[in-house]
Amino acid sequence: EGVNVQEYTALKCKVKTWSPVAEKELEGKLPAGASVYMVPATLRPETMYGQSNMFLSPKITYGVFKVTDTDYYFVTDRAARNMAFQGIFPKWGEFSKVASIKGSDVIGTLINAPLSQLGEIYIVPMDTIKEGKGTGVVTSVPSDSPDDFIMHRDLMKKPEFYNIKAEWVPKEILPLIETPSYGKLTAQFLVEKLKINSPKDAKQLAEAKDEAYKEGFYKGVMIYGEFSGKPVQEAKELVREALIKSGDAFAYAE
Ligand code: A2H
Repeated sequence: EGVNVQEYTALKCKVKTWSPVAEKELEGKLPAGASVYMVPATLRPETMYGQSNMFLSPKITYGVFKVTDTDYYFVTDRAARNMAFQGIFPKWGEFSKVASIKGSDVIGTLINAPLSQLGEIYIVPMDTIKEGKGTGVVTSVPSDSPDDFIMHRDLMKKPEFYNIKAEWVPKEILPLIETPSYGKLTAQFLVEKLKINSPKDAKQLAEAKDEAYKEGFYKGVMIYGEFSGKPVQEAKELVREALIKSGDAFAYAE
């Protein structure tokens, strides 16, 4: 894997209401009163104010892993193994899986999203999630991620196709960051500029993603939240530290 280490912020998003299928599958596998957290890995903690949904891949089988008697993390097996060697579970190098569940069965689950303006968000599908990266759980920020924006748009256009309820996908996109070249909704600007029509337009999406990341990081200024007015370069660390301090996130690297 070379020398490049990605420093992610792993966010703890507590499950509030499971989808009926997930509820049934998890029956008897967790102690009464246990909390399960969906744990998306993000490189843009300063955008967490604008979370609108949580993405899971319908095709990936995820695990529920025990952290303490009352707390459990929902991530891929691969991520759990990595976490075991980063001191995230109680015993170094060990992890304990209490359940396996397919992403498709969890769609429609309602979770808490720390820092988000909405407070609670729904889990919806994203086919392009890679099993070999991060935790396999991706939080959607359609204002600043082109991948998230185009998926969000597709879900709004074709809820029946994706087998979701239209009301699970918020209609409004919250502007978080302003940049000189792309305004207040960087992802939308780039998706339109590069004429991206579908989540499958991988090549253009990779270009949009690079461009959005560079412009956002080097020239972006926060226009929402506690650090409004600060450059993204500063706010990124401040938001990350605040989330870790409040217990809503932890550091995860790979
Ligand atoms: B980012 P890198 Cl606002 N499969 O978080 C596909 N994408 C994944 C993933 C997986 N298994 N795990 C994480 N990601 C996404 C926020 C965000 C992100 C914004 C803008 C850009 C952006 C909200 N989604 O990423 O390949 C996660 O989305 C573009 C760099 O490790 C994570 O950060 O560089 C990012 O990709 C990690 O990508």
